[in-house]
Amino acid sequence: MKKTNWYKDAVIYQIYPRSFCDGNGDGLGDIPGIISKLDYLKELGVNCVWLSPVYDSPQEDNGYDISNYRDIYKPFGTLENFKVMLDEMHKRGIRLIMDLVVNHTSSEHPWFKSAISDKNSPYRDYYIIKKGRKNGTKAPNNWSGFFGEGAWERIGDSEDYYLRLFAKGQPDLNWENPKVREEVKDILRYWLDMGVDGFRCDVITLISKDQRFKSVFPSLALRGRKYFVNGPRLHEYLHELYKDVYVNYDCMTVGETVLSTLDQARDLVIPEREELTMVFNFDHTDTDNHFGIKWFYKKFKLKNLKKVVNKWQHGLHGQGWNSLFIENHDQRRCVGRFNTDDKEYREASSKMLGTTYFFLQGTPFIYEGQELGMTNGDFEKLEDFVDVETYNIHALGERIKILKPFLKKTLFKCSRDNARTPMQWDDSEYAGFSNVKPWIKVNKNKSFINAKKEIEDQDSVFHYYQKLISYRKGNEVIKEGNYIDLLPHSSKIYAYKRELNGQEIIVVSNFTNKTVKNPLFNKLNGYKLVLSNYNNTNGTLEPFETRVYQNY
Ligand code: TEU
Repeated sequence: MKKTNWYKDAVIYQIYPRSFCDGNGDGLGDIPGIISKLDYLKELGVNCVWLSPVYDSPQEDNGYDISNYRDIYKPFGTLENFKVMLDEMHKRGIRLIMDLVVNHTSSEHPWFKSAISDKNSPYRDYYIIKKGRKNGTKAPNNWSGFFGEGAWERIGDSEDYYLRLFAKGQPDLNWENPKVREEVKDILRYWLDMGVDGFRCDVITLISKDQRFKSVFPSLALRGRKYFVNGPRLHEYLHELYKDVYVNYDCMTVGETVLSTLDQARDLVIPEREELTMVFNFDHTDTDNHFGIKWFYKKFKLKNLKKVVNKWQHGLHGQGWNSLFIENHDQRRCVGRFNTDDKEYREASSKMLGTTYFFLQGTPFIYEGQELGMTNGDFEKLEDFVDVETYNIHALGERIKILKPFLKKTLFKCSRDNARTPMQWDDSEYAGFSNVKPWIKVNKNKSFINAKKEIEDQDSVFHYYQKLISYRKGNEVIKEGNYIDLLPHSSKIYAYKRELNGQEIIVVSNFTNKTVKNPLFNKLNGYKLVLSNYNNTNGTLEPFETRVYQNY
């Protein structure tokens, strides 16, 4: 199969199905709802969708806990609905990548049920099951997981424990077992043969665990991570999937590589190594926290952002492909995070952030609602939240008293539910998302942030994103050009140049709420202004102003 590298020209829109559009009036988004909005996506201009999990699942972690990899969660629709959606997307020139969650299954998956109910089950070895210490009264080692809990769960009153790096209902699969790898390949073929165009591979850097299962020196969070992140057989497993499956399809893969360094990520995406097409790196979303843990919040500084963007733009140029994103279903909204969501500047800020990442090298991803400048949820009390991680972290604060005051400040602000509030289609009671009360609180600001209003207003964030997307189309400078940070020492302005064979594009963004002097202004003779969020051409930049120039 000839690989066409179509992903280099893609702009990918992420749909979080629960929150996108409710087509059957039960308060939960679904596939018929998505179908009804495909013309909206076409109008926006994106040419690929990443769909967060729609597989059958008890929904302990909103579908990232899969109980049947070959069927659809009923409240989201049927396999027939799915096929119609895929077909309707393809008719509109929109490809589809699925979320592949194979580090773990749901504890409701028949493999796991069999594995824990019978010690001789052929599925026992599909999971990581170990004898506990001290006659089973203590977990096999002291590792802890991603959701603020220990990483092991005791199986009934036996001496055995299963490993789960996320919620209790998300047992980790044992990739050492070749049968597990064959199962994964079959799942991949099933969806690829149906016509899907690739996969976003959930926590893919966790699939290989150091088989010594050693305890580590105690630390507060993610104890043992050096033994389960980027484990010893990761590259081997990914290459195996590539040569046995991906090679036969014109598909792409994007790996979610939590806690990976640039060097580790580069090895995953160098095309000759045949592992992944691109990865999601989180260095930039970690610029406002300590130790890569979002609850240890620190104030955002532009210089830190530039440092990591520079590192990744240079580090992968000519070697492997970048992904570009500023939001997803695990991150709070970008406005109000990297700048401001104050009413006065929200629109300018949204456009400025969109511009700043859209002209970098790589494939841009847009998370649903980002193109409207949607903001964090307006949650008032703990009961407004749904996310399992949020509740686990809250419980951790109750258990470990010294964390409590700290978490009090960050829990609401950093909860993943901030990005999971219903998509704001119009200003009606449930924002046009549903005609009954949705599963999670609708943001009151739907009265002035909504798709209907923005489509009617030519100056809206929506229309600005439309321009960003169409500007990228077929643009070789953005696709292949060099990247140069023009003002590395400025803590206010992010300015960079992209250059290819003498053709140049320059992006200048003011990250402050003050009017500042544009130090590059005199050097821009011969360039024309092609895009901006204010109608200025002078030598100063208004609050959150962004401008794009080109010399050709
Ligand atoms: O996310 C993995 C992941 O690392 C995040 O959950 C992260 O740890 C968390 O947001 C930090 O606070 C993926 C999915 O994107 C996420 O939605 C799932 O919950 C998780 O894997 C488990 O499948």
